[in-house]
Amino acid sequence: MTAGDAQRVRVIDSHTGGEPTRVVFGGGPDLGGGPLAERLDRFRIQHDAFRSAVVNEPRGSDVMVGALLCEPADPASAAGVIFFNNVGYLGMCGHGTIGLVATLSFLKRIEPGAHRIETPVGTVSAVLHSNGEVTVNNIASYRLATNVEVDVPHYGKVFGDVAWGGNWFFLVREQTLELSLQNIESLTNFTWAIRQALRQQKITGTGNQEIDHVELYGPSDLPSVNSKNFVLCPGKAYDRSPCGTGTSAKLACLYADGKIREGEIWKQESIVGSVFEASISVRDGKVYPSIKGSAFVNSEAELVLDPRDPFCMGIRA
Ligand code: PYC
Repeated sequence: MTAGDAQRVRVIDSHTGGEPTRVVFGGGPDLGGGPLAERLDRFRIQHDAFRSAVVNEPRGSDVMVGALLCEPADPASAAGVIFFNNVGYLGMCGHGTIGLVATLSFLKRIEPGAHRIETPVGTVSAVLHSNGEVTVNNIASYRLATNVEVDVPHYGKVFGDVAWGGNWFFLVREQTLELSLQNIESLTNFTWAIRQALRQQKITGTGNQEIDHVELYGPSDLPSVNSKNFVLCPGKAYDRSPCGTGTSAKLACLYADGKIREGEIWKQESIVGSVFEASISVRDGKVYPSIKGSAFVNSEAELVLDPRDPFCMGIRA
């Protein structure tokens, strides 16, 4: 066996407001056809080692989000995609969709305009603007429960909203930690403790789905920006972007509280200072968030999966 026998995987890396997306556009597993939710099941059951190989160390890192580009089930769609991270899979990913659209544009596969993208939790549309910005029109988002009490060891009672924005979020209502990059360790410890407590106290999303993202928010110091957040992702990394699905969940809560109207702009800052511009439209009583941001391609590469390498499929916890 030589390095020439290795599997070669073509990827493009981008970042959206600081949060990386690695789009796999060649050499990935064949998941067959059909709805993306079924293909995600096949990915999880038959090819989970591939997920780890692409995003975990030594090729990736805890913060890397992967995006497997798939043929869409409906030829009218521009693409299908399955997002994944260091510990598993994401239903949808806002920053990742912006990264995917920027990547498809980089590959000259799409032009400015509106494009349908199929994900395991539904089809979203994304508009590539002529200046390179991308607006993602997300799936319907909603608040499942409000002012939920969770008893967090060493911290006490914490209250928050449980909301869906393409992933499940616990949005902490009030907290006193400073939202700054200097405070990442404390923010991570606090949100991780909340995540564990939610699991232990069996506080879940619809259908007992795990709430695997925790969001803190507070005021922003940037002019005309409504809010700053810190979002803990499932594998304990924090989102460098303002989190598209997290901002969607936040908008659903604001709408439920009567604090945002259709078409009103909400600017959401991330913990690293990047900003998404968001708004909602309401159709048939459902809230549909739109998230605008930019992604920049920073690498085009071929991953080499050499079976002689003991860490070929990534370092897994
Ligand atoms: O932008 O939706 C998002 C996201 C989810 C996890 C990381 N980013």
